[in-house]
Amino acid sequence: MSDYTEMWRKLGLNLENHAGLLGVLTEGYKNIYLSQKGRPKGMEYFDFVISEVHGLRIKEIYDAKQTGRKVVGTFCVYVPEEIVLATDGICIGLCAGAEVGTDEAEKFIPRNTCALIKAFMGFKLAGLCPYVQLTDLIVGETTCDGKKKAYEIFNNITGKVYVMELPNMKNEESKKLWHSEVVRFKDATEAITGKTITLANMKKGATLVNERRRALQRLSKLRAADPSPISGLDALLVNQVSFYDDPVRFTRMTNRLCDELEERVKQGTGVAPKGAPRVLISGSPMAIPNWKLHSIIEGSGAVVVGEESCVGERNFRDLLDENFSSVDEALEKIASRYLEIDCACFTPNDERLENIKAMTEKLHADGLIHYALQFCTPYMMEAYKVEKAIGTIPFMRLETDYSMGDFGQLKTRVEAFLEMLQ
Ligand code: BJ8
Repeated sequence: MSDYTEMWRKLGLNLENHAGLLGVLTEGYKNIYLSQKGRPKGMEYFDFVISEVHGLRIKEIYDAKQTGRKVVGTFCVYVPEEIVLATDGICIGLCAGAEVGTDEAEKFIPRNTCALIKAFMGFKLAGLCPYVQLTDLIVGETTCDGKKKAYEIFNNITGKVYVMELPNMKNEESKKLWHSEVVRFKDATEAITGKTITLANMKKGATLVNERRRALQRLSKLRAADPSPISGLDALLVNQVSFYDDPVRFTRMTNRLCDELEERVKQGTGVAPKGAPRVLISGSPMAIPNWKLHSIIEGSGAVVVGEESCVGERNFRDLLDENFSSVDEALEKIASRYLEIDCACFTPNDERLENIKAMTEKLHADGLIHYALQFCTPYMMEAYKVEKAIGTIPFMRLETDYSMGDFGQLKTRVEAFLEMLQ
């Protein structure tokens, strides 16, 4: 592996803390990922990506910035990436999946804040996230209250937060508001990149993102096989990597992985024996490197067959209608595509219930684990309706954070749940 110390120094990282973080990540990855048996060969690419998570990809983006390209960081799947790509910008999901910089974060935000928000504050404050250092613009959104208020503080710290106003309902007035926000975002992106969005580059951006969604949809469908040709841990990783890898390369490598998985399905090759309990996870997003619940479930003999989550199905379920003949028309289609997303921040949010039911059927799930980060009120609240909606399918709700303190307790609960599925 190359030495990136000089680049990290130039980016203003805290080199000592950062070395500690990479050490923990490497060790955790070895224990959780590389110890899995019967992995597809196509996962080698993703292993490589993780080994270079703050190395090669950062160098690529760093070099791209020297040529004038701009970098937009995001924390939510409502931010329309097509618009960023249409200006030849680079769009990346920012670090938010590990318990780091908590003490620093708690100087700004309450202790009783969800782990994801604490993590994005903590990564920045502890000097651990090279991605955030590379951004020219950080896009927030008015989703949950925690994020909304944290972005105000995050802007005081970074000076580059732009917030999109996302409505809480999906009526005609809300649709108009959201459309105007998409137009405003297009203007902001053009201003920051100095590029004007044309029909041709809008088409290019739309195709890039849709192709990536298609590859992820393909992966999702392959997990319906019994035995599943890929572990939930590996599929989760692919989804996590989709937020910051180069979209063209990512799509190619994911499709290559899917070619291999198709062969495995034909041959009946799986990661767990045929008939192993199949679990669908639903709820708050699992940002990289949050692998806790998957490792508990799969370490207990079951297989995770899907994630009804933003790091999962909610990110790629809907394609953008590419049949537009002007930039204005593209923006209308973008606005409606993104408002289809069924985040628990919306009320009512019955589409989510329908989508979960459909996923349990398509993926032949034996049970559903509803996962909410502690203090994530929208998802914690919606768990009740999810349980009612899925009828007789065994259901369990879990609330946790990024710490390993409750690992044993969660494992005991998961094992008891899996016994019901046998
Ligand atoms: S579209 S789920 S990515 S808002 S976990 S910060 S909701 S308290 S991340 Fe999300 Fe967009 Fe919705 Fe998806 Fe708040 Fe909950 Fe924390 Fe969350």
